[in-house]
Amino acid sequence: MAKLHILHADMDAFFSAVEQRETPELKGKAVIIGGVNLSNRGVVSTASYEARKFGVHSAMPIAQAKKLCPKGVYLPARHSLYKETSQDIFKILKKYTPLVEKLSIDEAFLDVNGCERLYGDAVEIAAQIKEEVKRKTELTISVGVSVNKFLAKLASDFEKPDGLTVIRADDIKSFMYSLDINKIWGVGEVFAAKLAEEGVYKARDIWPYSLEELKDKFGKAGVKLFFLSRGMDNREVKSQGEIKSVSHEETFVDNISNQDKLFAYLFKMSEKVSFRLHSNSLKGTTIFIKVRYADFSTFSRQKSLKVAVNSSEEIYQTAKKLLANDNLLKKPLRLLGVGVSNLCQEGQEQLNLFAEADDQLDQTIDKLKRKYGFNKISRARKLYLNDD
Ligand code: TTP
Ligand code: MG
Repeated sequence: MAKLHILHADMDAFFSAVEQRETPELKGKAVIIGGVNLSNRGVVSTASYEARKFGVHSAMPIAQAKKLCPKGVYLPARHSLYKETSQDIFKILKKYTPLVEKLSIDEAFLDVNGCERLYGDAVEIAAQIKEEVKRKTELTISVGVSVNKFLAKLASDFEKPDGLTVIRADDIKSFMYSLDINKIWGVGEVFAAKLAEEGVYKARDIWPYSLEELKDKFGKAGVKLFFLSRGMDNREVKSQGEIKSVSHEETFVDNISNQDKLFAYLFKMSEKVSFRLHSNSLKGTTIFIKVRYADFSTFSRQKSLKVAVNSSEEIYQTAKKLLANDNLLKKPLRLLGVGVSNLCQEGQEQLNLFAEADDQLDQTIDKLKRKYGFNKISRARKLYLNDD
């Protein structure tokens, strides 16, 4: 649909902005939020735009930030405060359309198709959201408006902070023309380096390649690149209510019997499932696995836990037990899958005090993945797989 109907909304320097609101003397200052304990060995969660001028950014070691910005105000993260504020923001977003897809604590896609009669067109809705967020939370939000998710997300980033950027159907070609290739989803450092070898640095450098050429060269990633480099993206906005389960499965080129290799795959898939659950602030109580043998016979098993989980470690360990229980790895596998169902919103589940450490590790890994691409960051267990 070439109509402007997708919004991407993302709070500006979220954690620091909340702290500046709580302590007005901090307004206009370089404010850097670290982990809960703010030790020199920790990393920066986020930095106010004043601090970014010194080169400080998310995921940078605190010690390095202190060298770049010694006069900055360094504060420990207060997650419950940010969560509360996030709920206030999502309440506002959901007023404009029921189709709100939460991506993280401060970021969401909205599909406003059909909401025009109540609130005006997509651009007017974006302006109203910005005004209402500011009035009710004293914080600024950047909003991008476009014809699909990919372009709306690029747009929201374009004039941060406090931006409102619209990419209309007629603007797509010129916008994509000058876009750096690493701004395209899925193009991390490694992929960008591979593309640089081909002389590809900008989205427009992809245009001369045919879909088949890109598919041959880069597989699925090449197909994605073909469409995204032209600003084409047909993914729909999915509100939380529609997500019933999150799973991932892989069909192997050659059947696999080596258990260590299968466990490495299982871990990689558990990480992907965990990433998607975290992205949507979801947890689930049922873990399921699926196996398919060479003769196409297919089996699944599931286990329900007392508390909802979303960490890759818990998903992996439970799935591993399910595979071991009935000796499901006795024959070579053609397909392996893992998933989580019986989902609930994070924060509404029964508390599991022991899950905390795992959750934090996962969340840090997730953030890095979102920032730098999925395959760049991973835990050592996955290194057994050398295909990505
Ligand atoms: P972002 O939206 O990525 O960053 P931001 O809101 O601070 O800044 P902006 O959007 O204006 O560029 O992340 C939202 C919050 O998530 C951020 O305020 C702190 C937290 N976060 C981390 O804790 N670690 C990270 O590595 C990142 C990227 C974010
Ligand atoms: Mg943000």
